[in-house]
Amino acid sequence: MAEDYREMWGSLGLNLEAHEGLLAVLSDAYRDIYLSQKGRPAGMAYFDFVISEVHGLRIVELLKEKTAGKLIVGTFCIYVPEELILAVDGVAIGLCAGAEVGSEEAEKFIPRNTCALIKGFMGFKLAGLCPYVESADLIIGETTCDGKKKAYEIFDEITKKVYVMELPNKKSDDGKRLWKNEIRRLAEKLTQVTGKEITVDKLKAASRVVDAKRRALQRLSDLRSHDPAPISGLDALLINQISFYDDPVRFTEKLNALCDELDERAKQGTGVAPKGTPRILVSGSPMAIPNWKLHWIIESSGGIVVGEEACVGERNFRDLLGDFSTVEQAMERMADRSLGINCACFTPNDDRLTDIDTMSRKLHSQGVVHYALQFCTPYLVEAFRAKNSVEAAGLPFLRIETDYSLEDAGQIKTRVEAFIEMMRDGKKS
Ligand code: BJ8
Repeated sequence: MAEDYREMWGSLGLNLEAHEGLLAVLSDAYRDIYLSQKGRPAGMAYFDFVISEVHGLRIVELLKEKTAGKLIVGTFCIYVPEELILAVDGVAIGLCAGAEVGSEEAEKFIPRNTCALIKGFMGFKLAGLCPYVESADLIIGETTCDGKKKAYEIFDEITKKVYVMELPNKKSDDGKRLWKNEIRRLAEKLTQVTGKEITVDKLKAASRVVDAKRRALQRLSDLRSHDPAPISGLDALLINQISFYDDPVRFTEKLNALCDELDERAKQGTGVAPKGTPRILVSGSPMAIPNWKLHWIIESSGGIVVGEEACVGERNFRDLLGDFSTVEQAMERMADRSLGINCACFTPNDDRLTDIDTMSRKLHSQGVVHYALQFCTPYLVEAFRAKNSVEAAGLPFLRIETDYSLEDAGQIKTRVEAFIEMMRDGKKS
């Protein structure tokens, strides 16, 4: 961090010693995993800067916005419509955590066999490590998997800030009605907390910002279809992770500038790995900052990740909100758009299999690595059908079940190396 933020972190109630330890570990990991990559685009300098200030300058900005009367809203799931938060002049921040620090603290409240993502966000708060949770005025949870919905009950006891949206399990007409009502209920809650009315003009302005961000992310995704790949999977993952934290207008501008550079690279045939490097699609549970483990293993084993069929990835930006002319229509569009996201918490979820296939074709992927966090039942179970579907399409499939620790990194690397070798030989499994 360029400046001394200790006073700010202290005022937010962080555990200063533990927090400094965390930042030191993160900065070493970032240097080893990110800054050591060869041939990175110059436009990544901005995203390196964002990471270096993720607990510093960005928190200063949020606190300034808060002082100016803006509502800081933390979320955990891409079903929560960002447009509504922006329509009340709020700031939306993703709160998922991708490191295992604080897990011991979390295990005093929730079972050991809970997924790392839940233990991560609980642990970061309990260990006094998360300036985002401390800055948030409101935290929006959702009834997706059992682990999350039960953890939110405890998280609310701890933070007194949690509001939960009820997400249906099925995308039936009744499910859609329920979800649309939940979007209305959230709009009322946001209006009640801020005293600001949600008008169609406010929603249009919010939608312009969020759809522009989605378009820039779509552009990045499309550029990854080139061979050689103009950007590494690690860098693309980082950009997707940052999209949940950064100011959306600035993020979009910087990402579009990077995409201009990647366009040039693609025209000139410049890549971060040689043409013909085995191309892998990753599919499954979300990867929050600083969870870079799987991409790092794949790309240090001779493969390149060309896409993520995941919430930190394609599911977050594939569909735009588009046009509407009334508040009611906007709510309808929000419900439709979000129900187009194919999360394993839904049943049935056949469309996710189609998404994997569509992405594989678009990105010319030659194999799928299925990633599920340990104890994440929805994605672990869905791996079975994903495997059958991917193999029926003629591509090899590798199933990885892991958590945030690096203890199994060596073992996963051995399996990934064998998988990439098999892809080179053109075998199926
Ligand atoms: S739309 S994937 S962001 S719910 S990893 S906590 S599912 S046990 S995060 Fe998710 Fe929304 Fe779905 Fe996406 Fe539970 Fe699994 Fe843990 Fe998970």
